[in-house]
Amino acid sequence: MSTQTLANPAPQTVATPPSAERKGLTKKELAADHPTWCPGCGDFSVLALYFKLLEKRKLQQDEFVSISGIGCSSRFPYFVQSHGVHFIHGRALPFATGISLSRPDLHVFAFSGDGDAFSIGGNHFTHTARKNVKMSLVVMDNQVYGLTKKQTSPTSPLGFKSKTDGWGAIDHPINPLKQAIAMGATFVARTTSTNPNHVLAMMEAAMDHDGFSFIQCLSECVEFYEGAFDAANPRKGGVFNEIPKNHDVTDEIAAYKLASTPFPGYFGVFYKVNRPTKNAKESEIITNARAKIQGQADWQLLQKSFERMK
Ligand SMILES: Cc1ncc(C[n+]2csc(CCOP(=O)(O)OP(=O)(O)O)c2C)c(N)n1
Ligand code: SF4
Repeated sequence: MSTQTLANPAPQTVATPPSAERKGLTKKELAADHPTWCPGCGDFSVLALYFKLLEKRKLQQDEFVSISGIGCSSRFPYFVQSHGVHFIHGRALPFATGISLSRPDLHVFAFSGDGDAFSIGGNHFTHTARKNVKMSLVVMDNQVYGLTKKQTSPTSPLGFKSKTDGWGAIDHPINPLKQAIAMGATFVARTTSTNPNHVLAMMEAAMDHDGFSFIQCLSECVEFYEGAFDAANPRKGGVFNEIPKNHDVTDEIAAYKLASTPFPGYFGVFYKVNRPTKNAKESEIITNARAKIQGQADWQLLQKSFERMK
């Protein structure tokens, strides 16, 4: 192993021209394979709005990364022409955490399904939120396991008939917004794939947040839970209630109360506060430690330890 490898590299910065000179990447440049989702799946809309976000913010391919677990929604990175990871079911967040901590210059986006994020990945959801790792998580919540063809998910409503609950679901569903607030997430928002402008606005706000930003995005599975979100879709006779303008996003109790409103509830940013990120805290420790060792490389420190052991 070369000494080059042993020395801790300083966080890299991407050499890109000032934003005024930049050109946003077009959908054509950002799109990879044609998505393999069922025609009508809500996930198409989320992908299209992600492209719009990247184009609007003029992000270049080497400035962002898209990470997912497993599920229909988690196929996401395949369809984006950039760096991405399609990881293990439920484990997108620890992988994304590693990338965020080692490459703080990147915009890290994680995409999950409700099963991926709240069931098998529920523990990672908790700890990524409380650690306030800088990244944006978009959960495409269809209230069912889509890829594995209709099992009950943690957000399926009581009475939902599926392959695992033939007589109707009997387990109380979780409310991801309340859960995220209680876990210490510093940005909690909700949107629905049937309102494109709103999805884009929430993604922009999440991306600008310095910390862990979580968006619950209702995204219909037309194959295994058709019509699940009609009550939140004005084009289907439902209502889309935006969070009242006078809501104080830093008021945790008020956010919790709004998040408790029965379906279809509210849409928008429920909670947003500033708290130091794990990235910032870790970087401070590393900087201080480096100052203490006066710029010596890892191999030099190792050599000193070996000398002492002689
Ligand atoms: C460790 C592990 N357990 C179970 C599975 C099987 N599995 C794949 S996707 C999935 C659930 C997908 O549902 P969700 O995360 O809600 O995403 P959707 O497909 O609805 O978008 C399951 C149980 C797996 N691939 N790996
Ligand atoms: S099964 Fe459902 S979630 Fe999966 S692609 Fe089809 S519509 Fe979308």
